[in-house]
Amino acid sequence: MNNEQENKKQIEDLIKSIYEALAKAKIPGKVKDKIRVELDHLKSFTLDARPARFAIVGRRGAGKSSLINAIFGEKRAEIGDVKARTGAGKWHRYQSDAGALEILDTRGLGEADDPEEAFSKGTALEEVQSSIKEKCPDAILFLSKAKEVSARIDEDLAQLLELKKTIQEVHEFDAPIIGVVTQVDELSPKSVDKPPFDHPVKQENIQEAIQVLETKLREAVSNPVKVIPVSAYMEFDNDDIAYDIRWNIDRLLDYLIEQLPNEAQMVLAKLSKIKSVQKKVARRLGKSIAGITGAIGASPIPGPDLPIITGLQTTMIASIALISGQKLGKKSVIEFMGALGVNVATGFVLRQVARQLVKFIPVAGSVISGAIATTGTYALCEAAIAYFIEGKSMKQVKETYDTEFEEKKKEQ
Ligand SMILES: Nc1nc2c(ncn2[C@@H]2O[C@H](COP(=O)(O)OP(=O)(O)O)[C@@H](O)[C@H]2O)c(=O)[nH]1
Ligand SMILES: [Mg+2]
Repeated sequence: MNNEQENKKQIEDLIKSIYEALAKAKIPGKVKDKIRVELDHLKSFTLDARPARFAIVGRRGAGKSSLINAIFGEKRAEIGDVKARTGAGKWHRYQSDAGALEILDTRGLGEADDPEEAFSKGTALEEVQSSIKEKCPDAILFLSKAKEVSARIDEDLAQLLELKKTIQEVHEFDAPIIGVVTQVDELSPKSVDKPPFDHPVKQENIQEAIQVLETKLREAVSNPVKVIPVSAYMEFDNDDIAYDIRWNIDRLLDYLIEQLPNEAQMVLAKLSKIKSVQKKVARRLGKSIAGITGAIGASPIPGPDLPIITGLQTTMIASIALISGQKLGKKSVIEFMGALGVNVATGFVLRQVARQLVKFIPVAGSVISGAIATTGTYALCEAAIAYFIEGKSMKQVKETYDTEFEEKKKEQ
């Protein structure tokens, strides 16, 4: 097993043990039920984690392949593929060491203006429909070149509606639509060709493109649709990035992750390698765990039930380590907790936590309230972010933990 598999296995063991420990815990039934709901929530984030699935609408040249590469920060898709039909209509899995992304390129339905492609329009439609039956997209991305938002997109909009309708019919799922204005670097003034493109005229032109697309999308689906402008252009020299004018990909990812079901958030955050995105998901996880201790409320947790909390916090830390995608030694999570001097962690680390959870021997005086546990959870979450995602030193991490703990305590 490699580190990542090991890490996943540990999370699996931990969560299973927490369920078992919870069943045996001497906490009121109502509180138990609340904890179980939160635990299911946590499980959806971690154990059930899977690649995100996006259906993409956008004609040839809109920048679909480039966007995929921009998300990975690696060359995964062929740019300007001449064999335009390759992969269209079928789910395609893009994979890097950091994770996978599943894309359904629906191109072909809207491009009937090309006589060569017109003949297969019916086939393309059937293919997309059968792909949707196979797997439900989490969201639809509608891509339009910044310079073309005012033209040539009516057929694409019709295609978008068709796609949305099919998803609704097959899965009874109202798929979120995200409009993406691509290639904003191409808007004038072209001399401003590097991010953050903060020339007033350029920004005006970007805003105008957003507005045009927003209006068209709203009219088409009779609902407001979020539109995000991006530049996705990168050049690669073998595996190295030789040129990079990506802009706003982080914002797009942040927004996408918000729209995704819990299961699809972790893998996308990890593969993006974008720290701000990873932090956001880590904090969402922290909140989920804090929700569990919050469910316990102010009532003291009896000693025998403490490992539930330790187990949850350890799960959180292991998950944040996983999101960060850092190549970490097996012991990192253990070292991390130990170095923080997290009292409850002593002797209850990872696998050990898992094993001991079920046969815990009460320790005199080990009673804490849910409120204190919640404070500790938030502080631990920030500390884990600082260590695993931001790569800070253990000394800095300790400071973060102490400051966070004191601050959260005041908020209680
Ligand atoms: N300037 C610029 N060019 C881009 C950008 N994204 C894609 N392109 C170029 O547009 C062309 C088509 O891009 P591609 O990703 O293959 O589009 P697809 O057909 O939708 O997959 C290629 O020449 C890309 O290099 C961008 O953000 N800025
Ligand atoms: Mg392409």
